[in-house]
Amino acid sequence: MPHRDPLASARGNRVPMLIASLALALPLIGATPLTGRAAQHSSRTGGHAHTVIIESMSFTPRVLVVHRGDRITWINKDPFPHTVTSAAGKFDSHEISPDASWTYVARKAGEYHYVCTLHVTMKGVLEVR
Ligand SMILES: [Cu+2]
Repeated sequence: MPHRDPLASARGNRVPMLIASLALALPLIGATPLTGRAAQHSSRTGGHAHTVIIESMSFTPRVLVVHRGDRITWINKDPFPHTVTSAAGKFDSHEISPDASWTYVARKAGEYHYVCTLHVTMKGVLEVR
């Protein structure tokens, strides 16, 4: 009886070949420029950070598009408090003091309209993809 099974040996050799192929392919994927659509797609898994400035009684940008897992920080640059409050009750910062900030992690896709409950004219939209 032969000591080595030729079929098992052939199968065994395929695995290192597959790993070698993957190792060659991975740097190519990693080298894709993070611009335009590519950058937007990468943020789906990246947990990117975004900032909304609250100043002069308005949210800037008023409409922000993010991806699930992204963090959004609202910074209050006015000398009085504001809130970031989902109109549908999905999130609420409560009062953000002057020079303070509030961070929210977007977990679920959707279009979230929000307001400042202290100043009804202040409105913004967080679109989560
Ligand atoms: Cu306000």
